[in-house]
Amino acid sequence: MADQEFDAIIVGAGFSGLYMLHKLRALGFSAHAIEAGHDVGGTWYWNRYPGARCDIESVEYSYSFDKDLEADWDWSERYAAQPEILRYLQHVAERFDLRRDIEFETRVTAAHWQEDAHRWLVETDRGRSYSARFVIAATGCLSSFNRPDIPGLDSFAGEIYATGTWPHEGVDFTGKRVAVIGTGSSAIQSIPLIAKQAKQLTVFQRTPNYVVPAQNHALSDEHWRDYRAGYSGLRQNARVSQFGAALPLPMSPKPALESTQDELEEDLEKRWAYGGLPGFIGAFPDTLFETAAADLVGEFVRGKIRERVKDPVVAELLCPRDYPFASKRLCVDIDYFETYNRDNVRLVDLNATPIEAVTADGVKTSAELVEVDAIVLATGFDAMTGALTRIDIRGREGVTLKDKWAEGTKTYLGLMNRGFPNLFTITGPGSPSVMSNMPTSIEQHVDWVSQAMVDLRDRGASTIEPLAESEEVWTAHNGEIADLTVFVHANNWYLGANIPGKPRVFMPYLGGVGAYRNICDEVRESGYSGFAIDGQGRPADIDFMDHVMRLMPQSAEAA
Ligand code: NA7
Repeated sequence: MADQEFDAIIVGAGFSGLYMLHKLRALGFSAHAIEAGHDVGGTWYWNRYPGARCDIESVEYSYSFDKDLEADWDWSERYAAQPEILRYLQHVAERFDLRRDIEFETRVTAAHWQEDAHRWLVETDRGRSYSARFVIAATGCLSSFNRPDIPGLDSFAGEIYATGTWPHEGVDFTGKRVAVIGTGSSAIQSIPLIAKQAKQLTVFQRTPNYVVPAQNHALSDEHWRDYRAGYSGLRQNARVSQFGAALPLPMSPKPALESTQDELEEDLEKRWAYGGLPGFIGAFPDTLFETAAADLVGEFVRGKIRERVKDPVVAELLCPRDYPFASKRLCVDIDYFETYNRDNVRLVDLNATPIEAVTADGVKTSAELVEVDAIVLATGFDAMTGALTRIDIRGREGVTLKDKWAEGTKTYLGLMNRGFPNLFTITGPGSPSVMSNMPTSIEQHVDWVSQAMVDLRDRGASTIEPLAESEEVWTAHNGEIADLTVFVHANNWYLGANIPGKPRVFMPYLGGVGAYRNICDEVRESGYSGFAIDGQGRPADIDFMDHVMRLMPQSAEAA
């Protein structure tokens, strides 16, 4: 027997959970959000490491659903830092009076489908339980921290910090010898600031990353006048774009492989000077599909690393080579490479000398013991699935979501799972999610899910769930597109490659944000084809690939 009943339980109060709650309340549903943190913010509540900031421009990395909210909030920098994004989300919570329906400092431990009642029974670590018609997992794609399995880590006598769960009071590294393990986006953002404080910083690198400059700057009144004048156009472009953000510089009309060296360099220098990730991901029509084309951009970036890092041996170690440009998450930096020119910073190449253990005194590689006072784990996340599989989610016949995904994720549209009626996943595996500007994708998912709930209510129906066949078709389509791209040629977390034993399935949908939106809209307009409503449904008669090809760069067709 549950303590309380709601139409919907929302798990998480970050960007997704806040908008979901606001939307459901406005539509007349009773909704209750449950959040592990003390306050709202999700990713931006937990990831407080020095230098944490978004790497999509803030004017786009923000909600678009409310014009007054948009008009009232001026970002101070091109890429806002974590404290400002957190303040924004707190402001949203206040503005829409959301906190009264959020239960903080509480983790959802289980959600079990009750077949007789057609409801979910949701349990929490505080002992309270809830019955709800719908459960909406707004749990985030990068929220389950990956603590590496390094022998002896627990025996370290100094302090251990993790970028994904940074102390709220901050950390002062002044006078300390610090180790950073990992060189992904979080490390690339934090290393320059840690290096300025620490007495000595040693960076332990397993894989170097492709990095482009942020070219961050303050946003002046003039910038804001320009943004305001074109804001709605910018948002509209983002919604129909490939990656959920407007391309600041248009894609070169000529494929990289057909460009001369001079043309390539001229184009890439412009993008370098402008800065930011979208300009590079969308630089040429062939770079995401042809390894040889990606290598041309990769060589340009390696040239920049060699210019920025004074010691040629260190520069070579920092040059990524073993995977195509952008096939691991492209990173954006502020002074990352220049940090290696400092006397107090040292790079350890784990390919030459792997970590054997952590001892009480420091990090022991096959060559030496590096004595440190503090270790920073910048070792990433159990991406896309970790936050869901750590909850005991059981659908029909007691099958767990973890078991269902044991051989790899299988969803319909990344929104729902066969056997788990009325459980929606916001930016779930199989949707554009981490391959897009998250707020754009979150808004599209929340709008679609809430509309589906309204449609069910209007029909007097109680359940919605994908057909088994829809999952097969969608998952195959997802894989077919991924196989056209360079993303499958790297050991990246999109494929689960960073977590030992995780099945390798390319999880984010690469068909593009615009095409995906059109597909979801067609699914709804066709009466939720591919879904069963109250047990009745028909297969989706939708040509997914046709939607994709209509909006994709030409070279995808050739790939
Ligand atoms: P990432 O991008 O997953 O980076 C994690 C880093 O940690 C990466 O360099 C890993 O090397 C390294 N790593 C992981 N485990 C180990 C062990 N055991 N030993 C040594 N090095 C290790 O996570 P981030 O937090 O930086 O960024 C996540 C996303 O957040 C980012 O893409 C943005 O979307 C925001 P590897 O590459 O696996 O060899």
